[in-house]
Amino acid sequence: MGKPLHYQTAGESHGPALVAIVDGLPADLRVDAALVNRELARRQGGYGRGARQRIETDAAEFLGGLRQGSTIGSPVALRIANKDNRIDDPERTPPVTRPRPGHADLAGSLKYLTPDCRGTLERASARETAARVAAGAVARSVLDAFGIRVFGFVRGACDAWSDIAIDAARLEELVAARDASEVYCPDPAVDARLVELIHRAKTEKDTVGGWCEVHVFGCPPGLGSCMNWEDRLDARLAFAVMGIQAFKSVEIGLGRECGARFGSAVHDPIVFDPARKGSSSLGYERPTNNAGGLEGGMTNGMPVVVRGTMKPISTLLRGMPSVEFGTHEPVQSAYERSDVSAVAAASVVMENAVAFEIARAFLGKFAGDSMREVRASHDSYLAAARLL
Ligand code: EPS
Repeated sequence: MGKPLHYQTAGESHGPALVAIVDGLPADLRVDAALVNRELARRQGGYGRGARQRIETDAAEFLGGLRQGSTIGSPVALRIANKDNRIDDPERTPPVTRPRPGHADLAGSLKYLTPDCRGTLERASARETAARVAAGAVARSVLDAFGIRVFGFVRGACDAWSDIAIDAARLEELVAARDASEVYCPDPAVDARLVELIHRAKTEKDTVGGWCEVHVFGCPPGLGSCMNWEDRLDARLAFAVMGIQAFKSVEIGLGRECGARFGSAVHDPIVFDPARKGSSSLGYERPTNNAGGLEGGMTNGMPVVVRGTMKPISTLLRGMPSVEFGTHEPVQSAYERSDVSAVAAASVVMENAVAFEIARAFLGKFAGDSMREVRASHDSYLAAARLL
């Protein structure tokens, strides 16, 4: 006990498998393997994905840490097989010597002193996000046990932006609308425009990114800390989201818009509603949630709201101006099988990356070797907090 929840991944895009090890889960946690596989399947979906997703059927094989579906306190290890395993076949993985702008190709080749970008691209590939989704989905079992819900979706791309309000009361309806959308956008009008945009990018041999958003409902107050910068939950969330391949910005709540307003139009007034004492706000309600549920790096009982920007996929069918390693001649960049847009998949990755950090902060506050201890700590804290 005492070690923060942590995970590590290993594996290459065209190696035998991806693996994840999640360390720091308490014993007696029922892990929802069906949820892990559902999230893996969702990550493979979305309009604009490449042919790779028709080859793979991602599923987690648990190798350690579980007994009859529950944790025993040891690290949870899982493996996701790659059907397209060809990393050791030089004919099927020839050298890549024309670095693709936007990709890790150039920086990675310079870093590792090689004119072949393949070594870097094998690990830099967003295929690794399958392992990250699985790790996040495992940690989500902790949140499920305490009624904390995490909802991720696509807010928009280019000039298509949805103003749809996301609130706990309509969550089931929003989940259904998102799951019915080819681009994981719960707003039907914007969903159609996003599909159109991705289709246009495809016909123009181009790519498109977008904005993903994650809302977490039911977090008790006090997760995270204002005492040390690395324990601030907003900072941890930003780190986790920025660590997802192709993400270029992260915002919490009102985000960058805070700079455009006076304080009175940014900070969320505090009111007390005794009828809401049983909810995660403990009755301390906020008519607005510009803070995105985080003040001083700690949850304040309101929903946690995180937005991330994904840049367009760096592999363009039409290529981009580049330079050949060795000759330094100007060339069009290499083409490798890829996606036109993976923004829908990115919303699933972000949802599970956020879930992991929330679970980490939750177990940081309510630490224990077993779920019984975690629950006792959680319940006694809430009982004390309700007296304030
Ligand atoms: C991906 C698998 C990859 C790419 C994509 C995401 O498979 P392959 O390279 O074999 O087609 O489709 O990776 C990238 C976008 C990238 O930048 O490398 C996946 O499973 O998500």
